[in-house]
Amino acid sequence: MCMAEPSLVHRMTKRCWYLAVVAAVLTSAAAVPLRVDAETGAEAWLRYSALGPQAAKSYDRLPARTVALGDSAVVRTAQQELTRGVAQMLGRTLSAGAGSPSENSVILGTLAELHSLTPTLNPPQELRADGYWLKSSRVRGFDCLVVTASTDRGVLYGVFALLSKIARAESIAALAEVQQPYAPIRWVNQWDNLNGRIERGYGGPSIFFADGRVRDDLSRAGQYARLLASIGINGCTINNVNADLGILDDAMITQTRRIADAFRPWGVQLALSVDLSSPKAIDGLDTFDPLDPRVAEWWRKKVDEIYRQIPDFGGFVVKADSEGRLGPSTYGRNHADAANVIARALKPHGGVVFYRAFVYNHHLDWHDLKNDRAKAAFDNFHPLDGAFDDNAIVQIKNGPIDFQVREPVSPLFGGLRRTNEAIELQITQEYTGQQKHLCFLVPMWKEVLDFDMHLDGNTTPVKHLVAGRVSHRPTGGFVGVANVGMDTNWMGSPLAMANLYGFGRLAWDPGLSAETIVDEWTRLTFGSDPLAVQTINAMQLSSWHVYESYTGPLGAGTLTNITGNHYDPGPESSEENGWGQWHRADRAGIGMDRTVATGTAFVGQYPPAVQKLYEAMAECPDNMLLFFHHVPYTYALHSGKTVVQHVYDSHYEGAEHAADFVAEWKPLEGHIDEERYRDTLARLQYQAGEAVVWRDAICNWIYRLSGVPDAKGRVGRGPRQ
Ligand code: GCW
Repeated sequence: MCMAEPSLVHRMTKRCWYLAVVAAVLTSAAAVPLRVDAETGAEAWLRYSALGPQAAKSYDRLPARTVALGDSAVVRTAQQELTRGVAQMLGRTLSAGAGSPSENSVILGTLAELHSLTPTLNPPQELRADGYWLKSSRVRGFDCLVVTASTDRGVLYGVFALLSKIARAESIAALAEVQQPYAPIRWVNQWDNLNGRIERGYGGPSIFFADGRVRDDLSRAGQYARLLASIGINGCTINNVNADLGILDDAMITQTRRIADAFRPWGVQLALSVDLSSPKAIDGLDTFDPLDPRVAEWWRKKVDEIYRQIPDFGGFVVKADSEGRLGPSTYGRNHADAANVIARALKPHGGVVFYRAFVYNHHLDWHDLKNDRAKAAFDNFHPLDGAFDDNAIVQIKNGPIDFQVREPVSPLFGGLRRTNEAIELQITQEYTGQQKHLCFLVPMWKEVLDFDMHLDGNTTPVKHLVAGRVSHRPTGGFVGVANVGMDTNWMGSPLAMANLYGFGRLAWDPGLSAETIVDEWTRLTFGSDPLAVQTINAMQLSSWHVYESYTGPLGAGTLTNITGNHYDPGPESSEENGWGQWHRADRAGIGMDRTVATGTAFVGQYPPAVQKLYEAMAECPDNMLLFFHHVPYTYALHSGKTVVQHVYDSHYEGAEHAADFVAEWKPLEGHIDEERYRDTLARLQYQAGEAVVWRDAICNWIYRLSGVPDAKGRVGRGPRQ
């Protein structure tokens, strides 16, 4: 979707900060003495703040020495991290050693290294790559705590898990715990441009690039890799999928190598987004036809050069034939041809190519009621199933449109049987309030991941399909668009960081509940004050629903300004253009008919059991109704309400809930640090105001269209009429 108008962004940002400043001034008058130090949010969930003496005492038996086995840089990082965390939380200085324990120790090393010390100590199950085992055990006559894994990265993950337990005052006595990642791919994408701006980034400028170059000071890149490693993320694509051609210049590769160096101690692989036309555009070939041998040779040489400089390079992400980017269609080739020419260059080095399924025609004829952007990914990729090489991964957005507040899952997850898949989730809140509104997305992602596609009559939840857990798919997993920036607190808002944390935790274990994830995050981020934990958890858990209810309910899309900033209300902007984010609201009704019987036949892309859920209007869940059906405004929902009354009520309730957040937050003064207390209060006050703007805009819009009055008499009366 096109970029935001700078003037709108500017206006919005000014408005936001004006309100924030006013709120901060107002709240400072009522300040009371605080019990905790002010914090910036820079440490996110890795604060390691000191435990009280009582809590610290329960870790007295933690050995006073760490022993690193082998000579891996990542294990050394693990050793340093453990030392740092224990010093900060327990006030104890661990001594560091290597080789073999000479006293009670925390032993850090891969399973192979551990076996050279104690050949019979084995985990109860085989450890997959990056999985770890925490085990209290006698080793060479000493009481030890063993942190071991099949890879050195797993050892680091084990140490982070141990530190997380201490930070949340969990017992680490008699440990015997295996944790395995659900999928091999657990990556983030950053949409950073080489000029230092971030597309859809709301946390300041790029931590990697400035003025067309890699930044001199990459300390933030290293700190980011630490945050990522702590939640099990093992890869990061550093530049925008709308890729700048300059990213593959030899001089730029030499520069990005420095970022890879900053990532490496944390086991995070660096990857790049690339433009398919690069062979022609930057090196003067007269073609970028993926089937031309000169093009294949170009990619091979380019990739060899990258690996010469970055031996652990992860691979590429490709956005082609999408939103104006060039692609294989230029030469009448298909997406598998395009993916494979790159995959073959990467293959000898162990790299992978992510080929994005976000391919659609943004000049669709809106007059034609059978046209449907939602069908594009399946139509483009389903016919190519089995044609992709085994180190190519089709990267699929969770829904068929574009990160709306609610969408059904993309049918393409069930449409590929012999092709690697990864799910793309959006951590940065492009359509969900841009970090100025609270919107914790883990509950939404869980619905997506748990959604059963019923392939061949079997239980096949999306998480299963994307994780390389079905035959004919050697790999797969999770990709999150993160877009952290130079803002001290990374994402612009301390509470928004729960989405980054939650993405990592779900990619590691999608079986975790949203409640568990948010509880971990709150305790690590704000400490364990019971009122703070209870309040913040509850706010986060309800926030997606609240945002949905004052923006775009019943599956109609976010109803935001889709040709502008993707933030303000703008339901009219969806219609009468080729972008295809249509809700088809007119005087008679609202919603898109996507049925097989009378509509665009999008429903037919799902397996039969899922079709049954959506095809019949009477069966379709209320929260998806307008995604799948065009209905009169007076259509009665399962809830008993009419569609239009639901929209009125939902927007009023949503705005009230947003106001409640402010009232719920205020008692936390003195229970958390002052800085984040005030920052968040200002944001919530701003959000409450914006929710009223949304409420009035959408209610008045639907009232004007439908002419149906609000049964409760609220709509169309005020000055906004
Ligand atoms: O959601 C849309 C965004 C674009 C983005 C595109 C994509 C990077 O509005 O900013 O471009 O999706 O995912 O490629």
